[in-house]
Amino acid sequence: MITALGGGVGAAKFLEGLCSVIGDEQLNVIVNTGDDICLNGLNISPDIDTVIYRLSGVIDRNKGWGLDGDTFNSLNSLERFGLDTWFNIGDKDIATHIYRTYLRGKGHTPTEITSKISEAFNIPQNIKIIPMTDQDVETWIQTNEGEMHFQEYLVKRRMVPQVCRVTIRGINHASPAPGVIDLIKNARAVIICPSNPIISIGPIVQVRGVRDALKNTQAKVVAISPLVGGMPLKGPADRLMRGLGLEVSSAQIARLYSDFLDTMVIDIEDGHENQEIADLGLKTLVVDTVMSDSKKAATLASFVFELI
Ligand code: FO1
Repeated sequence: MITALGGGVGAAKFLEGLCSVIGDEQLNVIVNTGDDICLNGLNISPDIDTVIYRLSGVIDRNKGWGLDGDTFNSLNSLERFGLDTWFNIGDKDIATHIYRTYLRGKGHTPTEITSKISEAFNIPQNIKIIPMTDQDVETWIQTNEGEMHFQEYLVKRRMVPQVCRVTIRGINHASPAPGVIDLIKNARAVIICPSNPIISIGPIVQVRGVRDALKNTQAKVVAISPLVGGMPLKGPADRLMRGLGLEVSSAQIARLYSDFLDTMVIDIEDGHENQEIADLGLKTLVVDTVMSDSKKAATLASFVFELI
């Protein structure tokens, strides 16, 4: 049994590769829910949906999120009512958010809802997708232009405001979703996906008990850096790290994880950081981590699979 921790686009790509190499071994994916947002009355869980859509083969591969071939007529029609339309929810994608919101209204937990959505998208039986917590958690970014929800910073403001602080609202009251701690403790390996260390992996390891479970598990804990040549291929990891006064490097990410990590996988372009990471007492693997297509994602996953 393997347990993975991850966020959205990068994690989903890697997990698609991993699924192609693990055979029928059980894979649990504990997903960040800090990116969740309630918009126009709909409960949206972008990272959960990105992982489900990718693993069921219906993802929009160009964008890395949303459904393939989706259209945006309902979103455009919302403009008439003066509702928020900056978050691009497609006509097919909206059905997932209506279903999630409907089930939330009936009292189902995010864990139950994620399981139902996974089933509806025919996620294989050996793959279990679980939100990190059933409590509502939201990532907010303090910037030079005021505080805003992470999605507002990323999508509406296109990462322009300068980051000063990151707050995971609700994290102090967040208990791990059912099974999360045991799935970390009892796994033979834990994989930290190539996700943003601040707003994707950060919230998961801040859920009560998760960091201790990672420290105490007998499992080999392996992380893949999301940086290539000291930069994220997509998203705001560099802006967030810099805003928090952190160096933007895979070695810095290794330092953030060093209390629970065994091995750090870094890109060839960052091979010069090898020694710095080894000096933290960690093993390293230097490979090509760029997942430009599903074949390359499978190759990276097979390196990690060999390692564990
Ligand atoms: N990302 C964007 O850059 N622009 C969007 O309009 C957008 C809409 C969206 C709708 C549903 C969904 O599940 C994801 C969506 N994303 C969008 C992706 C999302 O903002 C990010 O991938 C993650 O939250 C970052 O991990």
